Amino acid sequence: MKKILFLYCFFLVSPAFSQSLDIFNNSFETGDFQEWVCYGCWEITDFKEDVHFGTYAAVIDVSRGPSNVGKGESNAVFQDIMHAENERFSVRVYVKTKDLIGARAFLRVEAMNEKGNIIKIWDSERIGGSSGYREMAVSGKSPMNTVKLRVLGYILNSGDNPSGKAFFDEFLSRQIQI
Ligand SMILES: [Ca+2]
Repeated sequence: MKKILFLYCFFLVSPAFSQSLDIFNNSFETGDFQEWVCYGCWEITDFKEDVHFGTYAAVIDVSRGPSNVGKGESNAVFQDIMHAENERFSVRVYVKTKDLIGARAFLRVEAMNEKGNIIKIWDSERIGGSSGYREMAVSGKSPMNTVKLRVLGYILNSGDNPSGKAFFDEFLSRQIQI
């Protein structure tokens, strides 16, 4: 009887049903960038202090040079996930920076249409300098004609000679049904 009551309460207080969207190798635990695309000189680290969850995390040293992603000089690691139009979602990742100067690290999500054009962009807060791992998140509703979301760990250069490192670990995405 207690079990039945508990389940009843759970559904009563739960405001939304969340369904997990798949980000493969979301915590880089394959020890490589399987399922991911990298712009810039990304590496996998297993240095315990630089990992948020598990054994591995993604790291970039921005002084080794930017890649051009879109208009800005930027570095990114990203993965595309299937997502329908007019659906609510949330994405989060843990981000850490070490002496990151002349650049900012953040989470970006782009909604893309069938042609691969970006039709909407969401950015989290941006961090630089030195910061321990912190959670960054964005949430929103995909616009009409969305067929997929591109989830990016993003480094945007704000100075001419950026230096330092940024780390990303444990991406998670959910579809939210109200
Ligand atoms: Ca990990």
